[in-house]
Amino acid sequence: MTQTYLPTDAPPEQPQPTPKVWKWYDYFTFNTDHKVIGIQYLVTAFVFYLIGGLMAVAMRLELSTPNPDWLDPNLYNAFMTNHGTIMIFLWIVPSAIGGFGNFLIPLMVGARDMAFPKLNAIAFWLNPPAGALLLLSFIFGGAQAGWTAYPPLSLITAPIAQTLWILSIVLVGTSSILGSVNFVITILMMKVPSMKWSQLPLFCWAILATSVLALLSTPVLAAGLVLLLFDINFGTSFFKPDAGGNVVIYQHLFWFYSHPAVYLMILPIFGIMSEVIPVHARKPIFGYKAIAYSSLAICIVGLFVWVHHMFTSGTPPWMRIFFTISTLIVAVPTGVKIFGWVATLWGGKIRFTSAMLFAIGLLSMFVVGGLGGVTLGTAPFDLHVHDTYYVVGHFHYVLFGGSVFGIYAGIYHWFPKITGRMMNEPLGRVHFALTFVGTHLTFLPMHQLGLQGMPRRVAMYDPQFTAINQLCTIGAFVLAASVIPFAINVIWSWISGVKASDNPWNALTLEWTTSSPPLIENWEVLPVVTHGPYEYGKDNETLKGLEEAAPAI
Ligand code: HEM
Ligand SMILES: [Cu+2]
Repeated sequence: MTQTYLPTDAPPEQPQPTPKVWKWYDYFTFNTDHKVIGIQYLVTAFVFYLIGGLMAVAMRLELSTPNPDWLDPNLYNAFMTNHGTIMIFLWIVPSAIGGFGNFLIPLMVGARDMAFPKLNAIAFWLNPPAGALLLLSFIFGGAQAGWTAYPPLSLITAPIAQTLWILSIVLVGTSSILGSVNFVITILMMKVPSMKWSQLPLFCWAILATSVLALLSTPVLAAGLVLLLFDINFGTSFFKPDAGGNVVIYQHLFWFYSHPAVYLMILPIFGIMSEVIPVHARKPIFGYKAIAYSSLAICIVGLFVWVHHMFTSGTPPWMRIFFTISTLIVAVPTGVKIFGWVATLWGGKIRFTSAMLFAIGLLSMFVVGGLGGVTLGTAPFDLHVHDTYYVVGHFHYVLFGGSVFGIYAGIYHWFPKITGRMMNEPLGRVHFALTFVGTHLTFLPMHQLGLQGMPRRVAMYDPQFTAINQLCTIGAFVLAASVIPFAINVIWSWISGVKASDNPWNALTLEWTTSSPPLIENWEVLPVVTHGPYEYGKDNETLKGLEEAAPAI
């Protein structure tokens, strides 16, 4: 279907004999249904997650001994660069925003599709070629300058591969801009009239804030990268120090995007948390307004902290003070959210479903990662541990613990809606246990490595670091193993899981008022909003579904 419907109950002018749900092969076509596009994003991103994960395992295997044994150091650098790039640009951002955003936003606001369905499909289809370009770059030695592509390194290593890398990032950046425009317009213009702004689900607030942030910051990254591309291929010297260029300017352009990119990854996940926790704790969310506004606050303050990545780049002391303070301020709205979720859990009738386990797991991880971030945002400390494994430990806590856990929570929560079938809960618990143990085992010791002085981005290291590195490597294998029960669960449940009812968790947001899986145009008759999205605990009816899924504490 290529038609867009305004939020009205009026039937289409000429009813067409279309099927009610899509067939499997529709998912491989240029389809403009937001639900198909959401699934296309999720599945594609997961494939890249596996590829990026294999690169991580290869690196950890190399790092189990102090000397470079089986990976050529250049190849190690290429894996390191592409692992980071894939995880950020082709896994977390597309799955959290593209995947969940596309599937859920129209359903949550009561629309029949996104505002611009064709643009939406184009945005998705920019991703596979972007990934292909990255993988193609390995033929030319692979980009080796890290996901930050700092010059002068990026100007002198593997120029063709680096060019392909830049083109790939420009494609995903374009995709992200097109997607964001669509989200903003859909949320602002296509909400059912009966839904008050104070009844907009928190996930929608989060995607709104994320989209605005993406629109403000992504073009800046694109500008920096295009200048870099010119320097590499067309003899310009924007960033060539020996020809009058300035490398620090690149760092500003890069981090003006890439610090907010951290929030691009985490805000939609925060949105997922705000949906999962109240449903599985059967309590109204604590501080709806505070959580909604704190997304906007994070988005604004987040634009003013990028220099904390550059404390060691010759930044003058007064600037370090300004950026230390602004960085610490971001912790406030983030703390507001964490407080809201903990207060929601407090005294709730918690069901330890897999979705809830991952949500609670995320809380614990994010507190460690967030505290690590506060230490790093403080200039005097950062000067000591900059570019050590402390940083690697910190950002993996945030990215793995803070993002991947949230994506998993979202998948367990919405799988029944997406596929019409339940996921297997015991297998989900195995998946959670392996992921939780693996994450701590892999990334906690890295903080210690960093404090002792092990530099990051190296294939060889001083033998004194061997034992701790081996711990991390064992953890990486546990993490790799954790994907197996998950993959089995998804495939098996999709084909022959227990059939899901329309609203198996007894949730109150609009996506649960359509059938599972939803009809092609979402609803026969558009829903009318009569209550807020989180008004739980008013009657016992709302508890029913969950009791079957998992026992109470
Ligand atoms: C199986 C789990 C993972 C393992 C074992 C792992 C391991 C590693 C290793 C060894 C490095 C090189 C660190 C350095 O030398 O600086 C690295 C870098 C990185 N990883 Fe991961 N990682 C995992 C998952 C993830 C995930 C889920 C994300 C993000 C969503 C991620 C994002 C990054 C980034 C951004 C870099 C920096 C690359 C660079 O410095 O250019 N990783 N990871
Ligand atoms: Cu930052």
